[in-house]
Amino acid sequence: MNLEKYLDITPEVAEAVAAGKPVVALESTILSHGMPYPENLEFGKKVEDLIRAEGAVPATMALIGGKIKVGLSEEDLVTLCKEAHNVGKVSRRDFATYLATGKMGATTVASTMICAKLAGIKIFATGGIGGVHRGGENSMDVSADLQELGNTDVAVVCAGCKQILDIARTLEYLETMGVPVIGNNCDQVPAFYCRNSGHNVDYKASCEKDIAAVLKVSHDLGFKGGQLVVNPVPEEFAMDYNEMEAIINKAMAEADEKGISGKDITPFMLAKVVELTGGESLKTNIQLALNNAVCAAKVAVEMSKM
Ligand code: PSU
Ligand code: MN
Repeated sequence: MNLEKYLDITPEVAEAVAAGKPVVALESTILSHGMPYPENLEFGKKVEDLIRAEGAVPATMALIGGKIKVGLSEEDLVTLCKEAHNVGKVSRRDFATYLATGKMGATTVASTMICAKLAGIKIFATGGIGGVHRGGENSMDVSADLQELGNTDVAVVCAGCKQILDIARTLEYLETMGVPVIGNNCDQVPAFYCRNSGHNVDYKASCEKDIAAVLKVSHDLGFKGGQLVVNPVPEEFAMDYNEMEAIINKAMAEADEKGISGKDITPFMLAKVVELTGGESLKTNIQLALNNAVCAAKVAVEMSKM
């Protein structure tokens, strides 16, 4: 591998990784394609502050100028958030193209896992993962996030996935790929805006230390794939499942009508749901993602003690 040519790790992150200190990776598609400006920038800064407050080092990822940026400067963060229309959404498929052309790309769950793996980071926090889309049994629209979880040994802390996806099939896919779904003190896999989905987690961990213990065994055994840690949105910010269902059905009908498909479907649905909830869902989105970052930092701290 000719990695040095591409990897651009900030000194803070490089030192922390080398010393075995806790580091938490963060994605950038959640900023460029998941939230509007200026909320995305406020979130991007706050999430890093919260990770630091737990004693861990944040590493937000992006592809900029032909480099894999592990840890962003303030300037990079502002550009990603403010000029999101010039930023591409980069999954594994697009990774080499963006590095070769030097285009600015924001990383999804799949590509953030790739960056984390290359940089030696074991855990990553986000809002929600991609999954099997509703109707995926016909369209074959299955997010590359799921394959990556099956193949790359990075733990992803999330609030499950949105009801815009087929949650049951997403969980089946993860099982097939050998990815454990670990609940952070919850019985059910959350459905992003809502604390419950009707599907049980594979293992209910009672605290972050118990989660770290599972990750440690996985690392010791050299398992190839990752783990999914699910963390429900705090009660006070949770939304009603049935109300969300109605909104999502409306947004999906509009996506259908407009012929939106492929990598554009997720960003379209995210923006539409914010619009249809009058901004309410954005608050929930921000809170759950911050909550996940704190959980990931706590797990990273526990792992660093093992
Ligand atoms: N779901 C969200 N917010 C997001 C995404 C998904 O609630 O920002 C982003 C993540 O970056 C995720 C990607 O990895 O969308 C999945 O896109 P696709 O379904 O096209 O693989
Ligand atoms: Mn897709």
